[in-house]
Amino acid sequence: MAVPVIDIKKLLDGEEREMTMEQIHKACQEWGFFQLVNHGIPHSLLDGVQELFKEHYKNSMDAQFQDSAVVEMLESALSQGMNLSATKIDADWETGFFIQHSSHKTNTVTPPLPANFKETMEEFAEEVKGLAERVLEIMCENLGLEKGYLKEALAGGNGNGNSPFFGIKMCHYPPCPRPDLIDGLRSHTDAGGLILLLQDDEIDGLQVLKDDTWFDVQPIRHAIVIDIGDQLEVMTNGKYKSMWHRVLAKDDANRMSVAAFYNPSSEAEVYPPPQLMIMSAEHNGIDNVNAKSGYAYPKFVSKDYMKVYAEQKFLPKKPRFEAMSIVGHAVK
Ligand SMILES: O=C(O)CCC(=O)C(=O)O
Ligand SMILES: [Fe+2]
Repeated sequence: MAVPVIDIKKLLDGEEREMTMEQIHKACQEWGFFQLVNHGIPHSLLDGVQELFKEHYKNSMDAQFQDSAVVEMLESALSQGMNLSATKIDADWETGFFIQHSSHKTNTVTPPLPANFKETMEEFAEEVKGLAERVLEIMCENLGLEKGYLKEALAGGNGNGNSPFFGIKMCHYPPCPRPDLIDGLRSHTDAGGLILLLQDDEIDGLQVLKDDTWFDVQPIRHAIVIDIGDQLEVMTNGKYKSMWHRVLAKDDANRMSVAAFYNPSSEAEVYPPPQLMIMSAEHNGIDNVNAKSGYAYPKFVSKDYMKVYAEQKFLPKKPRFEAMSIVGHAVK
């Protein structure tokens, strides 16, 4: 068993279309994670992103990381005699920055990056956003939702000026002297909608938890890894699930990853669509908060969820949804 790898080009082929749609549907239901190949984003662009980011890390980020709090934390744990531990250090061996992308071309990328890197990231952002919207359409079709439903739900409506939150987390996991004591990124589920990840084409480390087993998300050059966030889980009434994943630290390698988040806008109301109401929650295997109504989740405003998530990212997700059913009364 392995994280599904799906050739999305086969959707264009009459004969293979149905099978490919089914593969994606199954991957969303069973894994919450899959890898797309032949997705149409130019490979030269993906190579460019990776090369420029590795270069940027060497020139402008490495020295800072060596001085960072997490490096100090590990050193101090070691000096206090922590050597073998059943529980790892409560921090992440990673460093990076966030690019907020909007279609208003003026302020696309912060922090300031070298001009060619910035341009490449703008191009990447446009491409990956397009792919996200394609995948959302596939999900709508597979779930029997009307065309454009998920895109509109993530944008918080179809009015002028409504748009999803779209941003890119640029991350490096530098070599770590003690990967047995700290993870690159602790186990979590993602908060938002759809996450599209360009991971290092050589160095592994990302793992997803399925049926109590950790599976490697194997690096495949030029593939885009897709995963489902908590709020998209809600928008599918739990038919698709956000899954636990983590990044292991490595003692001999520096892994890069570029994660694009296509999330609900902060004001979006997040709730299960009536079309996906379920008659029997038990029957569908959903560990639900609100079985009687047929909705497995409450209705809430995205920014309220993000507040709770910021404090509870590495904790079980059910209490986060439960917290929303209290806040959620405000939303009709
Ligand atoms: O770096 C990766 O491969 C995964 C990153 C991730 O899971 C996240 O940023 O939420
Ligand atoms: Fe994640």
